[in-house]
Amino acid sequence: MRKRIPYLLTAALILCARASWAQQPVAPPAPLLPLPTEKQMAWHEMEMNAFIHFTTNTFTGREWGNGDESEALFNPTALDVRQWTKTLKSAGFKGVILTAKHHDGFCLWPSKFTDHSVKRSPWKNGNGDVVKELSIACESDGLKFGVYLSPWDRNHAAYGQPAYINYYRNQLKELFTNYGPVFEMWFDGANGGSGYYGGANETRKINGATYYDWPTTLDSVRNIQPQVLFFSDAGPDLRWCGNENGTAGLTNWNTISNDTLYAGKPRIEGLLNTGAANGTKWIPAEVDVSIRPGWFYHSKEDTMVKTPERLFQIYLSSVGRGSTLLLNIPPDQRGLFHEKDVKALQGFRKLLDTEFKKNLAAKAKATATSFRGSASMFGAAKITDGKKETYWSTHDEVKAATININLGRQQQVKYIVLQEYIRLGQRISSFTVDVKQAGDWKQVAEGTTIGYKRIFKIDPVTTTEIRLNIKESKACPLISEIAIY
Ligand code: FUL
Repeated sequence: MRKRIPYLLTAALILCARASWAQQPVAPPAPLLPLPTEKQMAWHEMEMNAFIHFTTNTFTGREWGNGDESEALFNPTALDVRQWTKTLKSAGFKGVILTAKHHDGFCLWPSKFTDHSVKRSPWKNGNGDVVKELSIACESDGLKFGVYLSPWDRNHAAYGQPAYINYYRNQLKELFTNYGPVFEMWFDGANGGSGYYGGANETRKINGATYYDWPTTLDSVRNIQPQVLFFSDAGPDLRWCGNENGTAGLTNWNTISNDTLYAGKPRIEGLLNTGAANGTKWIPAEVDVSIRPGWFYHSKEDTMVKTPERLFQIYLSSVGRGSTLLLNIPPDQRGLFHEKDVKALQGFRKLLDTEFKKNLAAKAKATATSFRGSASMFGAAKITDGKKETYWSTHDEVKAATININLGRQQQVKYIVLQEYIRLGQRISSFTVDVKQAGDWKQVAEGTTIGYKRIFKIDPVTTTEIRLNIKESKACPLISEIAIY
């Protein structure tokens, strides 16, 4: 005879089964390709890096040296790289990129492949090495170290011929073997033209698309340091934002199709600025801009150092548009950041600290019109938990949604900071932000892309509720954080 399961036991089993079904983990959204690599993600999270332009130009007053400058010109009287790194660290920068060699060809390290370097300069009787000093200082002060090695070399006799490519590769090998980890390698777009060229004093034209054979060069560097990120107009890891005035695109896709792009290619600025929604590669835009009109120090520009307010605006139009800022601070003829530049950086830091002092969303209640799986997995609370690895999302077919942030009481709001969870691809292409006032919603911001970070500065309003309306997204949207100040 079959044993009969008592009725109560059956009911209990059914309830348990249902409860565990409700708790079944729901799969995270499928990645939307292309995706950032781990090293690109780390770069996004750095947000602010510094650029340092230093060479004989610092002593001649030029921006582009001709290549015939005497090494004797390079003679900083009080060079102190720790002054640079300490200033940068306390201003909030995470990495530093140094012009190891600019277009004039003078090397800030004693390269064994040329005499046109610090070894022939009076500085430290020719025994100095700025690259080494800076890489050590960066390590001591917890900054990542990067190098700029200009492909165009107006000093080298063989520039324009195959022999120069060997020289250039040898120098890369030297830098990547003897100077510790390099997080970013910067290739600028300036290519060929007039110069000294070992005394030839002529104009040399090269074909920017083929002369350098970049794939081979980059592979040889990757073999030594696979973690390095390559910047050039068109990547392969980071792209130029298309201007030198500190503005990323209001629409800023991290994706672009780079097959037909190369460093120095004319008239691609617009595309580099906005990226392309259907781009096939993850190549985010970097915003390089100088604290002064020029890239190198010139005393006549001491009165033209950007103010803290201007630097803060640049922060909003670079980091605040989903890019990383690369701010140039050129050392002066002493080999120090000038007092005016230091003061501007300190003022900038102060502004960042006061403007983003207290995140009002940290204690707010977040709700959403829809979420994926159970609330504990992809619910709206993930948006205000302060954790970059958690996010809110919807089910696959839901591509529009509204997230509501209730501050609990009237608060003055000046900034709204949105962050997409880009590890699974950049998705959102249209959104608005509203605040509630006297029972009605009032739109205060609208945009296309969000990306790693989007910051809106709005006319200050007093409100209890803010909402983000995601109107269009390439796939189900993913928001990692919303902060309100
Ligand atoms: C450009 C160069 O020509 C400028 O001198 C500067 O180095 C800037 C960052 O990149 O391509």
